[in-house]
Amino acid sequence: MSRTDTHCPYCALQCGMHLDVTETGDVEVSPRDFPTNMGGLCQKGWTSARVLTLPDRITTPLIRSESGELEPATWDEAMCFIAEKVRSIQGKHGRDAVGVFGSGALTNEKAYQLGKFARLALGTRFIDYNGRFCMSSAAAGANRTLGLDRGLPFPLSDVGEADALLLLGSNVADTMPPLVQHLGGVRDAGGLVVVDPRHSATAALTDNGAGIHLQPLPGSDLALLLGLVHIVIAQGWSDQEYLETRTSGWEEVRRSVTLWWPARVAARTGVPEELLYAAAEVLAKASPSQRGKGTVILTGRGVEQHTDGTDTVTAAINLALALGLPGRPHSGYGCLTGQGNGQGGREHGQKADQLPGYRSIEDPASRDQVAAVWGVDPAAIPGKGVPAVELLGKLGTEIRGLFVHGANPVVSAPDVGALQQWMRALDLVVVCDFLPSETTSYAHVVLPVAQWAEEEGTMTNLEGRILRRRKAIDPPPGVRSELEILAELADRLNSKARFGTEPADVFDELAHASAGGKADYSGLSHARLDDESGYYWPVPAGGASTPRIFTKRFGHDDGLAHMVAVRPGTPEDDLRPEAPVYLVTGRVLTQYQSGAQTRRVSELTKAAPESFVELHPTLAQRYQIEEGDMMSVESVRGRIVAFARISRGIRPDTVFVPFHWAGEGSANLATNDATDPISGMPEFKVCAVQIGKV
Ligand SMILES: Nc1nc2c(c(=O)[nH]1)N[C@H]1C(S)=C(S)[C@@H](COP(=O)(O)OP(=O)(O)OC[C@H]3O[C@@H](n4cnc5c(=O)[nH]c(N)nc54)[C@H](O)[C@@H]3O)O[C@H]1N2
Ligand SMILES: Nc1nc2c(c(=O)[nH]1)N[C@H]1C(S)=C(S)[C@@H](COP(=O)(O)OP(=O)(O)OC[C@H]3O[C@@H](n4cnc5c(=O)[nH]c(N)nc54)[C@H](O)[C@@H]3O)O[C@H]1N2
Ligand code: SF4
Ligand SMILES: [Mo]
Repeated sequence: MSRTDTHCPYCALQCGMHLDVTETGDVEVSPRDFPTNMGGLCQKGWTSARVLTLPDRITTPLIRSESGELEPATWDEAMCFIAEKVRSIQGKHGRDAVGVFGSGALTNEKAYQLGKFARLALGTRFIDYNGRFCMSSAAAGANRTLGLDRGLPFPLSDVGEADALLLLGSNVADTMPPLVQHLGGVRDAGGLVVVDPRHSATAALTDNGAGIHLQPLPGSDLALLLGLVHIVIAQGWSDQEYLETRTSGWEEVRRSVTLWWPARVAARTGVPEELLYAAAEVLAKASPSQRGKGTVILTGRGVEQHTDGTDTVTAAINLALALGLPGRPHSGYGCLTGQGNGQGGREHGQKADQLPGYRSIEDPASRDQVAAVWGVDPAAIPGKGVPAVELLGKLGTEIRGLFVHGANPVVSAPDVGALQQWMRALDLVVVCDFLPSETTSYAHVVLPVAQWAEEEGTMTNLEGRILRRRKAIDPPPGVRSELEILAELADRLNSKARFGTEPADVFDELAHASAGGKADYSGLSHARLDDESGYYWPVPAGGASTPRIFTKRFGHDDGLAHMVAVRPGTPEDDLRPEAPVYLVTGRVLTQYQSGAQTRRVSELTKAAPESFVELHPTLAQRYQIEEGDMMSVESVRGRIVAFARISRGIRPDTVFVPFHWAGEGSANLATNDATDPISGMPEFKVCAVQIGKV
């Protein structure tokens, strides 16, 4: 038996695990004590090795034949086919006619290589990734106020030392179960404040005096946050010295909340005034300026996936700054990253406007530096592209060919009915995956890749801590690593740039390219990462790791946090007589994302077999819907059909549908592709629907 220490393939908590390979070649998972998971794993982690040996694992390239079927082909045939098609599309329509859709599931090495491949080998400006659907509003909010976006700017263990935690639109009890171990301290202190329109598993952690559950109208979080700042000021809890020495813009923010008095906020959000006061008091009393142990404010997708997501994150940061939290002990603002490498995935160049090291693709000095590492003329690097929703909207018109690496957008993008039409109009769809998915069913070519336990790499977890993902077993014969695939394709497309195939080499190149950037990895290598439990970026060459980043200064040139006054909006697709109910979407414990991986694991599917609609008994009664009935949820874009699950935990004006399933129960048939003007985040979390019994 051989043992390998690595991390879970799924979410950003990146729980530590051992992989034991038995004499018969079976891979067994057991939890490993790592600071984020403290020896815990959720069911997805426990069963993750199952995905390595699924019977429908793809182990040979597939090309769609004349008859419309995907049929086995050799690597040479597949590569030849792709290169010829790319040349023909680009010859007719220009280099930007081929786009790339990447992923926060990719290792840092792959994400870096994919960005370089798009810019140099394809020469296209159109690359973006599923992280746009995930973290983009939090990133935009943190960048504009704090001058830097690292999900948690402090180790997760700091939360365990705090006395109060405001958790906005995050259901960690289902989405990162081992993280709940870090909430013991705040719960003992009665300081857990959860904001969610549902009495989620996380909201239930506030029961019995452990905290407060605020249950606002979907999409009203920004108003709620303005109300909390209003109360903090009125009660004299704002930290004036901190505001004067560490921030700018406080005066505008102070003025902007004067009109958001508690009664008005209560009317707008549906949260009773006394709960607003109670929440503000809990958060203020635990803050360092009131001699508390610490207060942390965290956002999740529930408040970020809105057309005003960036402004809502900004309002959460304004509250944190008003209380003097960021950079103080056991205190601050952070966002809970989602995908395994949601953090690193947005630092190394798969974002439309980004070069490695979290650099802007429009900054001449950054272009010069990265071009020098790549050995090309800076003019060879295209300009910035467009965010994911806009990129997908160009499919079949401006964009004629698409590469997909690590995503299943025909299930996970907003308004998938429209996307499915556009996908059909493409001349070339290349999907790299290890499993068939709803998206591979639109592919002209599928290229089978190695999985997490079959290759080396690095991931950057929700704390900005860089971890080694290690190889435990060989990939099945016939599959290749994504690094090799991109290198060979670049070659066949006559790219003059050099593309590495060894993860450690590609990491070294990435580290070099990131030198001096915000996410500076230049002091790291696989060898250095092997000797410790992880380094937090920035780690400049010769420099130390940075577990806490805002203790002395913020990321802006003047070192200050820039507060920005923001105003509440309304959902883009808001209630009206024909659509009188809000639809909110999200996750369940035992399914992951589009379900491409977890819907194949029997233990997980037994626990969550199919899509459902959660609704309140009062709403159910009004429409004569009973538990288990098939019901419809219909927006102007499309109609979901799934069974009813009646729960007193949800607001009576709202239904909840998880997005892990395809087919008629697919939540994204109804969701809205309207986006936040700053981040490009689609409004997954709220739209107006009509419901009915089927
Ligand atoms: N089991 C499981 N775990 C996962 C994943 C998974 O797919 N499955 N995915 C991973 C990824 S990529 C991510 S991004 C994270 C996401 O982790 P979370 O952000 O925790 O997940 P969600 O379920 O999308 O949303 C959280 C909550 O937001 C609430 N919500 C909906 N609308 C609103 C609103 O308008 N206001 C407020 N305040 N709340 C609202 C929902 O009711 C839901 O309970 O999870 C990661 N972990
Ligand atoms: N309605 C609604 N929709 C949502 C959300 C929501 O809350 N509500 N949340 C959004 C969020 S936060 C996210 S992150 C997205 C995620 O949604 P998707 O991008 O669809 O995510 P996954 O299901 O994780 O798809 C990953 C695919 O990549 C494959 N894969 C995994 N690792 C690798 C690899 O290393 N290389 C390659 N080539 N393939 C790999 C897997 O087999 C799988 O097919 O969904 C978004 N969609
Ligand atoms: S919480 Fe996330 S990282 Fe941990 S075992 Fe579950 S899916 Fe894996
Ligand atoms: Mo995500």
